[in-house]
Amino acid sequence: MLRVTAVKAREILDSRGFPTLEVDVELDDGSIGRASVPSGKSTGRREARELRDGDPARFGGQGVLSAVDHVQKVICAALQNARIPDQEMFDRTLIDLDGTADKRKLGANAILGCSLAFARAQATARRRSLVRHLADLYGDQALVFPVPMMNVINGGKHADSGISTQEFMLVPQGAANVAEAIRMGAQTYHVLQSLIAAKGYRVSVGDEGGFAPQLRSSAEALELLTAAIEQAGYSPGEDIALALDFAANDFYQAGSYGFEGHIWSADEMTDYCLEMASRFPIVSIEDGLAEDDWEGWVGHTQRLSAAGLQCVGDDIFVTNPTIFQTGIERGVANAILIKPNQIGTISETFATLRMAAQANYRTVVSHRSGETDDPFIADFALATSARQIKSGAPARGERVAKYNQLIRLQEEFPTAPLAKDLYSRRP
Ligand code: 2PG
Ligand code: MG
Repeated sequence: MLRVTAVKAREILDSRGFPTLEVDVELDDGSIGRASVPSGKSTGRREARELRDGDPARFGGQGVLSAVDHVQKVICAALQNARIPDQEMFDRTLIDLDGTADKRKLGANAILGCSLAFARAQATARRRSLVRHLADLYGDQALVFPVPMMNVINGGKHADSGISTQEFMLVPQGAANVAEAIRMGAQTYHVLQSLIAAKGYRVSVGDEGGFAPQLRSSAEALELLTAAIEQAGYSPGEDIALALDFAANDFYQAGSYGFEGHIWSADEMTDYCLEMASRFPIVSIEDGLAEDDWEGWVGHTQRLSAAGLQCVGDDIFVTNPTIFQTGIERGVANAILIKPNQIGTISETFATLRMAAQANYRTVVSHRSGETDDPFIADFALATSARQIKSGAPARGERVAKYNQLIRLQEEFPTAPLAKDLYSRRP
């Protein structure tokens, strides 16, 4: 059994220029694992708490020096020279050290950085690639590549485009393999750019690298996307389908949805989702309702499922096994978004994924809108055979870091198929 010899952390910058943590874990055989921590903007209320300094003199209060300090002092002191048999024990030690339900004491950012870095250090010590190591931990299964969901038009809190829908994603589900899927998405992204420019809109981008034109409505974005798929030479709905993330928390107020000039009930919001899905090749809708609208979600799920749509819960579940269990029991959503930093450790994220597999929920491993160049989630998605991965546009370094890692992984696993069993629009 190896000993942890050091745990170090530092404050680095994320893709929005805000500080985040990078952590190094060292083992006594010389193995070192390094990982960095992403950060969301449209966050769920019940996510594990990232610790921010609140010192207005540094990064407008967003500094993470206190989280760095917790890693260097509290976590390092507890782990140094300890013999840690596995990830489960490592994560358990962090959870117990923190002692709060939402990891607010040490900071979920401090804890996640250590959890990810330990996995990398252990993989090195075992002479396994990260993906093989994670697959060993998660359990025996045939690996399946996730279908990329590429966010090519940004709205909501991620851009100043003025449209309420946060993410418009290309889903190249008809591709032969993951590298082809990424190529198809990237080519369509470029056609989309020229269509946006031809309509006289700006082609600036939002937080996740998708375009952020000042469109009149979400429907106009869907028209542009369908045209881009066609002009790129693909068949909409077959080669490339569409997925949306409404991030509906952001326009939910006093029990109603204030969506692009309308004030809608949960039912009317669902009507709108279904209408868009009947007009455009949409296969997946995420957070079509708000995290507190559990009542609404039950009917929303039934109606979307009956129309053959994937219905993804992100902010409502926050990757939390306890909350997700309630969701399964109540029939909320038929798929779950998986963000390791919403819960804070690899082991707990595995627990949520195992529950999803058991309950027959599809899984989408996801980045955050604030990212780094760490491609961890690409390995993680393949290792757990998640059916899809969200990593933003096929542009900007922190987004393509994940897609490029998938391309490398395809070389390592040439016979692992791309997930194909997902999107039947027929109930
Ligand atoms: C989402 C995410 C990632 P954020 O809502 O799914 O796209 O956004 O990281 O801002 O929560
Ligand atoms: Mg979301």
